[in-house]
Amino acid sequence: MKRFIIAILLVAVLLAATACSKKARTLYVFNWSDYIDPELVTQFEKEHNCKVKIPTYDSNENMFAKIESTRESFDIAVPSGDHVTLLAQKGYLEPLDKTKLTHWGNLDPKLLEKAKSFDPGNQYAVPYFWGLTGLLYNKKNVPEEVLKSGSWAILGDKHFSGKQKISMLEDAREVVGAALVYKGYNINDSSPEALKAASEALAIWDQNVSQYDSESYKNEVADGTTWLGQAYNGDALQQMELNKDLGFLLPVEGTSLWMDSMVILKSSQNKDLAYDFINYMLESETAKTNADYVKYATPNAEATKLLDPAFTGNPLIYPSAEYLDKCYMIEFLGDKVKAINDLFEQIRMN
Ligand code: N2P
Repeated sequence: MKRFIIAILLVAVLLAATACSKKARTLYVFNWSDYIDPELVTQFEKEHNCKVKIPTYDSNENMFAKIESTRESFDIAVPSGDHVTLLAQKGYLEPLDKTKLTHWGNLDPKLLEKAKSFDPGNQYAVPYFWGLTGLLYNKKNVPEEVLKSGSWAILGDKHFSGKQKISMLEDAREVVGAALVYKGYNINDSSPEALKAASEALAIWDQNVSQYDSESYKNEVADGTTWLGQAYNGDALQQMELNKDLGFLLPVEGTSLWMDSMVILKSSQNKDLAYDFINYMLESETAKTNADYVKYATPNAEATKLLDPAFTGNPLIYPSAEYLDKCYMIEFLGDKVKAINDLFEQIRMN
């Protein structure tokens, strides 16, 4: 009898130990806000008997600062191209073992080629979504007449004078970039001449801007607190689905183009689970469901085949080749980025 009780106790201890070790498996995916379908995350948790936590950020700069200060807190991050380069140069990224990424082949080879511009050899980055930045507006507050030019100049329109009803992103590359493109410069031009031209446009726009913020505009354009906001296309489309008064335009002069990628941090304590997660996100069905939810263009060729033609034919998500020709990928500028950051600070602190 005694032996029997000891055996039972042993089994109980073993079971508890297994449960604990499983409980310990928590994956931290540091992601942009509103950038993943939560049901997919729940599904992954069930399939892999783990927890996935998704702390969020609203700019590459904030993501980078957080990773610098608390690297070991995250397994995966989702930086834009220029910040993939920065994180890799700092030595914070784990080179990808492609043999563990069985769905890598689902990615569009043309986009992988493009990704080499910020990640030579596709060493670290698994393309997640790509998109463009434009203007989200509320038709109740912004008449057709004001919008018809389709230009970045709308930000300086007299309709907004003295009203402070515009918001721009809290992102130096996007804000200064919009002014650079509007003035006919490359978004990556940090020369004094280009920045002088950009600063002239920004000084005018800034008079109408109430805030440089990448989050609040989403609800505020909908509720009318803000009339028009610089916005990422997918975020804008998510809001438009909820509110028929909202519209979005891609400025005629062109705009920024970015590709965000999943990367594994070298300091990750859960690399196998991180590979499982990335592989899961690369499955064609998962990537299709995720794109449907977040409303960004997927670099996953197999998922693209599954998407509704109304989605892939939407020019606000997949603009024409002619329009894309006018857009600029935000590139890594090294130390030259300081002049752009300084201009942004100067404008927003004014
Ligand atoms: C998601 C915003 C991601 C786009 N909310 C910025 N690269």
